[in-house]
Amino acid sequence: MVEKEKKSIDQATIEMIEKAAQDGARVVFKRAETIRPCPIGAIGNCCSICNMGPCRVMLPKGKKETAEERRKRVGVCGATPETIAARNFVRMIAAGTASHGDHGREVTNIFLAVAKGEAPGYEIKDEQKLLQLALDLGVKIGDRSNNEIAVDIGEILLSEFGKQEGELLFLKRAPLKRQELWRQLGVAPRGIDREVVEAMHRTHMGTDQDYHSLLRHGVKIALADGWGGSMIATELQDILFGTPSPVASQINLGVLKEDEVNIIIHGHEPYLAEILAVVSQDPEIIEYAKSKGAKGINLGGMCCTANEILMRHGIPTVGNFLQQELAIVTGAVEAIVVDVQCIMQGLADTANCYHTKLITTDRRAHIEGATHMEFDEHKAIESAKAILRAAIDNFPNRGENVRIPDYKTDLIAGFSHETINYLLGGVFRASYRPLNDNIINGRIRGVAGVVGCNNPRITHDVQLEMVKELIKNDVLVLQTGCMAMASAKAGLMVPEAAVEYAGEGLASVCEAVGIPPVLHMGACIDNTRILMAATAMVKDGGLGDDISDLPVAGAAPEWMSEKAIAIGQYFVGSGVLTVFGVNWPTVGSKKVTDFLFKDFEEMYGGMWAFEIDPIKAAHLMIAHIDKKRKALGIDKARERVLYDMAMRRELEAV
Ligand code: BF8
Repeated sequence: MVEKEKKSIDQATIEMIEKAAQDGARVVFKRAETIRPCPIGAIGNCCSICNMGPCRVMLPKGKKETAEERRKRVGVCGATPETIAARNFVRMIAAGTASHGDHGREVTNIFLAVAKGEAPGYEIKDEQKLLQLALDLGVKIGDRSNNEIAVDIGEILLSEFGKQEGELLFLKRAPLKRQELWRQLGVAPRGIDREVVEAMHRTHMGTDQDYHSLLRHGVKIALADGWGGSMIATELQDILFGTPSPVASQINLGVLKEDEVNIIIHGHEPYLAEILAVVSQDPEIIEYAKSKGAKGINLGGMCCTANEILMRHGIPTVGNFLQQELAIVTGAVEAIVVDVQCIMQGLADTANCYHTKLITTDRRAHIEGATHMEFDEHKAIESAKAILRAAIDNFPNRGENVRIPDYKTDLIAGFSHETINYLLGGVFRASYRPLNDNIINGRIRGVAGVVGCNNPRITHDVQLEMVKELIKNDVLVLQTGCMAMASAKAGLMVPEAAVEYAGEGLASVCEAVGIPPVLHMGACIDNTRILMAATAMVKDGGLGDDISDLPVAGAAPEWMSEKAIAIGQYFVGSGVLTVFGVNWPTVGSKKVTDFLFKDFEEMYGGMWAFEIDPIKAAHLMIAHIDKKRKALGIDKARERVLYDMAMRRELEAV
């Protein structure tokens, strides 16, 4: 049962909210108490795209609205609630896709700089993935060096952003049936930027004013995210920084250390974080920290940058989205170093209440009141050292008001799509077949992706109850983003969690393979790993011939970001039921909501759903998984029987 009044279910968070109040720091939880959401904006019915408004279109007064009343419920230009809700929704998808796409573009530029030898400090770490990608893209391998191959790959992928015609290259990775459907419905994206720009044009005053075509374009943009910008980012980051493999670490505010210089790296794009992870081990830098009275340097992550360096280096995670200011409230953080996305401006005010330095590092993300130390990937090591020195110099300024909550949890992360493949099938026959077999025999009921943010409009982390309910019902859960952190803090990401929380079937598989029942697959950008895992399940056979045939479902139960809507839409457009919580942003138009929730299923095989209660939401997903199992004819669990020789002889005799 959700306790609506409780701010968090995480004790470390609760303690720091109390400390913030005592210290007079106004953090997000406090601000959310005083600012209520705009009731018209929350349902998608506020149109602010031109200067004749903003127009607030109210909901119908009674159950039965007369035609005359209906005619009056429009904006100044005559825009209907459908057009307004659809335009707002499409703009959210466009903003999310732009954010992931710009991340992907930045990775590609750095990838090219590394390949050309212009970014010392970085190197290509995953040669196997580089060569696989070269094969996928038709890049000649021969006796060329990795860097030569990488230049070709980088140039091909960079042109995906500005491509004007044709189709994004990674669409070909999807099951054939899905590709055909996209072409048939006219939603196969041409270029990443092109679809975003067209969305801004279509949603400009007086352009596209039919919710059907607006929302169709919404699918097209989102696919340019999942099978475009985000996928490019994940692929190239893996090649540059290493494809994640299982790694042990710890999570929660308790990973901060009383006697060391605490530096938090927060945001999404991991280039600086990667270098900080290395340079913070440099004996010269550690000596410098000691010269200021600290025992060493403690690097921790926040939000998705945390996920990136956790997955690849086992760097501990300090917290998820709603904990960013609370880390400062401990009084023990010398610097919070930020790159892009999900960085609350409130950090600047909170940092002012303590000794913490807020350091912005990206040319695209400045914050008033912060110290800007722009990261230059061409001089990565120097940039990282300068930032570390600034943090170390701040250590002597730490005051007496320090309280680090004594909560941290062990976790295993690093489950890339390739690692799951390997863990299930072994080095020589890496495959998803064992997963498919266990789904077919019913030990695993299905697979769910539970991803996304925190949102102070509901109890922080409470939606991990959904994850518990899913694994209890034998659904293997794949996670990314801040929801992955919620589960990790609750102890769901260690192999022992299978025995404690998972149903018998799922637990038996987890025990046999040695994996947790909840797998951490990385940052939000890495949701493409889930697309690739779903595609691999289709290709391995036995579970239909499209993603929409699989017994799988997705959710972002505490979402807050436009990126979450883009992600949800690309899962829906790829054939997956996707359940969101908190509130639903098109409630103001029943037609638009029905279109997304019902008609989309017929068109795309995947659809949106909304449910606030985590247990009910889990059962919506389970019901969908069971529906798919029935359609596949595997609804009756079929235990696999291991035949001994006597049984085989008996069978042969029959
Ligand atoms: O990209 S889960 S709050 S940190 S948006 Fe942001 Fe949401 Fe966290 Fe990562 Ni994703």
